[in-house]
Amino acid sequence: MGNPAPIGQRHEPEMPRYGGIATYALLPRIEEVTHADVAVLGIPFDSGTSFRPGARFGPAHIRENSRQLHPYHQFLNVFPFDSQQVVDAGDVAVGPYDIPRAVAAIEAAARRLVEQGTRIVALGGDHTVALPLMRAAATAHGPLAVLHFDAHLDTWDTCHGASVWHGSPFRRAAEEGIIDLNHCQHVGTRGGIYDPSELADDRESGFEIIDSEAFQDQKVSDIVAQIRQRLGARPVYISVDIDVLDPAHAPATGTPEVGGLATREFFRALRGLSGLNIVGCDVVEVAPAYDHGDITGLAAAHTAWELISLIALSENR
Ligand SMILES: [Mn+2]
Repeated sequence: MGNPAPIGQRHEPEMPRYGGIATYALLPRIEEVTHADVAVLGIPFDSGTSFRPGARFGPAHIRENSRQLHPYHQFLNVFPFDSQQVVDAGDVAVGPYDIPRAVAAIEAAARRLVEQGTRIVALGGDHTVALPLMRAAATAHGPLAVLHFDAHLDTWDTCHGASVWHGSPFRRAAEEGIIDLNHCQHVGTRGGIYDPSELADDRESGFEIIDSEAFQDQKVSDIVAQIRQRLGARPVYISVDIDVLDPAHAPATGTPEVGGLATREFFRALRGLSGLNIVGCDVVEVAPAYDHGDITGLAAAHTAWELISLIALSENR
C-alpha cells in the first residue's frame, strides 16, 4: 500500500507565479490526484450575512492572493506540501436564495471529502458555512474542540427569523452536540454585543473567551498556553473569521470591528499550536469588494497556509 509521493505546487520554469490559472497556492486540483490528505475547498456563499455582503467572492480572491505562498515554513520548520497531499478541491456548488438548502449542499460536499479521510481547509463565504463543515468533521471525529478566532461570539440565536445565519453557527453546533462544551475557545472577541447576558449565554455554548485586550496585557506565549490547556487532546476544529484582525490588517470583511489583532500577533498565536490534532479548518468572511491593496486577501491566503502547516504537524495524522 502507501500513496504516491505528494504532488506539490505548480513548477513550470517559464511560467511565473502570477501567470496561469490560480488554484490555491498553485497546488494541483483534486481531480489530478488519487488521494488528498488536505483539501482546500471554496464556499462562495454569503446569504447568512447580517451587514456588508460580498463574502461569496472570497474564495476566488483568496486563491488569487495565494500565488506567493512558498514551500517552506521557516518558523514551524515544515514543508506543508511535502509530507501530505494538499489539493484545491474547487468550490461547492451552492446558490444564494435558500440557506437551509445551501447548508445541506455544503455538508454533503464536506462529507464526501471527510469520508475519504481528507481534512478540509475551507475558504468562505460567510461564517454560516462553519456549521455544515463542523457537522461533517464531527461525523468522522466525534465532538470537536473548537478554536474560534473572531471579533464576535457567533453564539447568538435567531436573526430576522433565521436560526441559521452567520452569527449562530456555534450555538447551533452546541445544541446539536457536535462540539465539546468543555473544550471550546474564542480568541480576539471584542464586539457586536447588545447586552451582557449574551456573554453568559455564550458560556452555555461551551466557550471561554480570550478577548482582544488580552493581546495587550499578556504575552502571546501565555495566551497560547491557555488555548492549549482549554483544547486538551481533543480533535480540534479551527475557525478563523478574518475580522479577528484589526480592520487595518483586514478591511475587507462583512462586520468589521476596530481594535483587533495585528496579523503578526495572530500568526504568532497560531504558530504555537503545533502538535494538536487538527481535523478541519475554515477561513471566512473575506468580502473582497472592500479590500485595498489585497491586504485582506493576502492575510486570508496566508492564514490558510499556516493552518495547512499545522495540519502537517498534527498528532494522529
Ligand atoms: Mn464570525
